Amino acid sequence: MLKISLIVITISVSFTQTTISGEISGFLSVENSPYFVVDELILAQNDSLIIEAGSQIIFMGNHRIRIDSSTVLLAEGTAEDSIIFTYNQNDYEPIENQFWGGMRLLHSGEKTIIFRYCIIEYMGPIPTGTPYAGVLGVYDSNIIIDHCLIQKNSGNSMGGESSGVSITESKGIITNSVFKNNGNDENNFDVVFYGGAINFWGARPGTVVKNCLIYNNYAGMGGGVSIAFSGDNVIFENTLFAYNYALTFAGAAYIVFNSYPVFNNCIFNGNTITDPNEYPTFVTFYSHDEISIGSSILDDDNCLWKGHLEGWEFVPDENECGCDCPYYDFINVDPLHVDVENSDFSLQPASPAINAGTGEPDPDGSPPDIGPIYYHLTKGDVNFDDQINVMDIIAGIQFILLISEPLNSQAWTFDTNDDGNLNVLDIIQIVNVILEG
Ligand SMILES: [Ca+2]
Ligand SMILES: [Ca+2]
Ligand SMILES: [Ca+2]
Repeated sequence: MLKISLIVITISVSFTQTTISGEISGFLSVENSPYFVVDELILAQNDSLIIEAGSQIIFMGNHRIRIDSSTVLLAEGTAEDSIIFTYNQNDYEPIENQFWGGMRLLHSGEKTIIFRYCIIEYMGPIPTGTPYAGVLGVYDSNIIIDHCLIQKNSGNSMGGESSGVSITESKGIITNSVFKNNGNDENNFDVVFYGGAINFWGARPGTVVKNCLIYNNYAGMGGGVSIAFSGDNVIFENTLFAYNYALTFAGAAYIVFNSYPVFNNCIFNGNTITDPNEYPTFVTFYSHDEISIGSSILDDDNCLWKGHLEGWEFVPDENECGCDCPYYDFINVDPLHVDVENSDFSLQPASPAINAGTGEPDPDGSPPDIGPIYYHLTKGDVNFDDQINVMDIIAGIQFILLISEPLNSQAWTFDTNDDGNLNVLDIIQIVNVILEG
C-alpha cells in the first residue's frame, strides 16, 4: 500500500516533489524525488520498500521511519548517486524539534536491511528512553551498512544510546563508511550515554566494522564506540578512531560486560576525554574484559586500562598506560596522517602504518597497511615522486651504505627483486627499468 501524494509546482522550470507519510511500501523512484516526510513512516509487515539511487528523503519535522517484522528495506545508492536522509535545511532553522527522529529497524527475520552509498544525517534528539536509539536503531535484525556517511546526528539525553548506529541483539556488517560529528554538542543538545558513532549491545556473531573512519564523535562513555554483552562477536578491521571524545570514560571504545572485541590493523589517534584530570587513565579504552589488539597503532596520548568487575565496582588489574604497553602488538607512534586539522586521514609516505599490518596484500601488491586508507606504492619509486630515475638509485645507495634507514615504504619500493634484501641487485633492476624507458 503506497500512500503518496504528488505535487507538481511550477516556478520557471517544473520539478517534482512528493509528500509521504504513514504506511508505505513499494518503490521510491529518483524521478519523484525529493520525498518530503510529513509524518511517521511505517513499513508494512512482510512487505518491502526499495529506494532508488539518487533519491532524497527529507524530513519536515521530528518524524521517524519504523520497520518491523520481516520488512525489507533496501536503500542502495551508487558512488555517483547517493541516497540522502536529512532534514529540511532550506526552510527550517536547525532547532531541536525540527530535526528528524531516525529509523527504528526491528525484527528483520531472515532478511537483511541494506544501506549502501547513503548519507544519513541530522537526526535530532528523540525522547529519553526510546529503545534502540541512534539514527539507525537496529534490534533483532541483520543489517549491511556500506559506503555510507553517517554524520551530525544528535542524541537524546543522558541514558540514551548512540547517536549514530545501535546494533542491539543484531548482526551488523559495517564497511567502507565514515562516522563523523555524531553526538557532539554543536547544537547544545544533551550528550548520549554510550557510543557516539556505534553502540553494540548483544551483537551477534559475524558483526564486523571494516575500513571505516570514526572521528569527532562524542558520548558520555565511548566517544567512538561502546560494546556490551557481545562476547567476541565484534571485530574491527582497518578502522580509524580519531579525535573522538567522551565525557567520562574512553574516547575511542568503552567495552563492558563480557565483551572481547578484536581490533586488527586499526589506528587510534587523538581520542580523549573531556576532563582528563578526573579520569586520566581511561583516555582511549575502558575495558572490563580481555580485548585483542593486533598490529595496530596508538598515538602517545592513548592509554589502555583493563580490569574486572566485582559487583558493580571496577577493579583495575592491569594498567598499560602511556608508551609502554607490552601485552599488545601495537606500535605507539604518531601515524602521520596528511592533515588532521582538515580531517585528511590518508597517510604520509613516512607513516609507520605503511606495510605494517597483517593479512591480505594491498592492491599495489605490498604488505597491508594499518588503517582504512592505504598508501599506494610503486616498485622502484623510492622517493615517491611518481618517477623512476637516478634519484631513486641515489636514495637506495644510501640504504646500502647504511647512511640512512629506509622507511617501511622505502624498504618495499627499493626491494625491486623482492628477495627481502636491499643491495646492488635492486639497483640493477631499477637501472633496467630506466633504460627500458
Ligand atoms: Ca601496503
Ligand atoms: Ca622517484
Ligand atoms: Ca632486493
